[in-house]
Amino acid sequence: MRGESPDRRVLAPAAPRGDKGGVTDATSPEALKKRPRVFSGVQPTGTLTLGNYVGALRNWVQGQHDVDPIFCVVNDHAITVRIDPEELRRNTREVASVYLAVGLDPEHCILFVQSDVPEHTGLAWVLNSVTYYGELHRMTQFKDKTAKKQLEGVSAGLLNYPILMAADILLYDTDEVPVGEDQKQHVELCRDVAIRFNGLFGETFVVPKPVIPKIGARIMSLDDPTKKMAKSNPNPGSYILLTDPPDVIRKKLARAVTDSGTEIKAAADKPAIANLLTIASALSGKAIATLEDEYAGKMYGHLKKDLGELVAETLRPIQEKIATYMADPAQLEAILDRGAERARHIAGPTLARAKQRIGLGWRQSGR
Ligand code: ATP
Ligand code: LTN
Repeated sequence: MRGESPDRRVLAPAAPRGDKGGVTDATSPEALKKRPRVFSGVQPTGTLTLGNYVGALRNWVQGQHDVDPIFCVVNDHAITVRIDPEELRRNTREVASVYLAVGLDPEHCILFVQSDVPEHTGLAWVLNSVTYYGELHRMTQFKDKTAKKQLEGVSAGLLNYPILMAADILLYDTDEVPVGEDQKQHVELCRDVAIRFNGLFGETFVVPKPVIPKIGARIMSLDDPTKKMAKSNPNPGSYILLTDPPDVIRKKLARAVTDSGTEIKAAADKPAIANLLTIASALSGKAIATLEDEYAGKMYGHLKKDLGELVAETLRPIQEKIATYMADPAQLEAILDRGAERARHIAGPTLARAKQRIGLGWRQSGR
């Protein structure tokens, strides 16, 4: 393998481009067309929020048929913070149900759970050796999650988290990683690690790029528009969960903080209103300027009320489907088992290639 071209067809003979682990006919004109390989994931640390939906999931669904898509429930990442094992199991099933409920097509996408594909942790160990402590220590997510904490008690997993994420991405010869703004830095680290590894050991990995949505890349907390909406926030009033009932959604939006003044405008000195307008724009498809015109002369309360209806209506069909998938664990397991099998078909050769390059593949027979 040494010295071969970085073209993925050469690098990963068991999984040529367009081959989707045995699902599409690899010789069909559609499969032969060069589509970018897309990989992304969400950690099952809790029920997903409207921020996860607008910043990530919605864009995965919209773009799925133009790409070669792989989406993972990244449960190995979730254990970098303390989490009850039973809760982790439930959240894992729930996140997978959400993937299906928002419209990811399991016939087209590879959908799987990270811990079912041991190549992820296998490659992460290899990448540990070409990632620097300084790089990890500089990551803003690490700094945010350890702020006000004694570093003595912070898990090494939390520091090494971006290495596992790089492994996720690189295992699949990924071209594009659709994520919210907060994950851009991690994808950039992944690029640096891939370029470094390729430089040291020969072309091995495809260098991916982050894809950040134009609208909704950073949905803010409802109680503090300077912080991103996150499922790990201890204040439930700060986020809308994808499973929140309509009356809770309306109430949370009615209580959302606003800015001084009365004008409904997405201005720099109106971060709370700008956030509500961003959510409205993302879900309605209307430009922010159009919404500003529509709300000219109206009060903040009008926007909040309309937004409550819009969010509730958007989530209603999704919630019904989440409940259906959660009630049928056998169907969910079948989909995820098949996804894991397809994923391993691609990840296995990539890990073997990386191990060969770095010298862990030691046999003279080249096995
Ligand atoms: P946690 O609170 O456990 O750190 P989180 O809610 O921030 O989790 P992640 O699982 O880290 O969510 O993120 C999953 C995806 O959702 C990522 O692509 C991330 O960029 C995106 N995302 C998360 N929160 C937001 C947000 N507030 N706005 C836009 N995108 C978001
Ligand atoms: N760190 C990401 C989740 C994640 C991910 C990935 C996203 C883990 N591995 C690979 C894209 C590609 C987060 O959203 N917190």
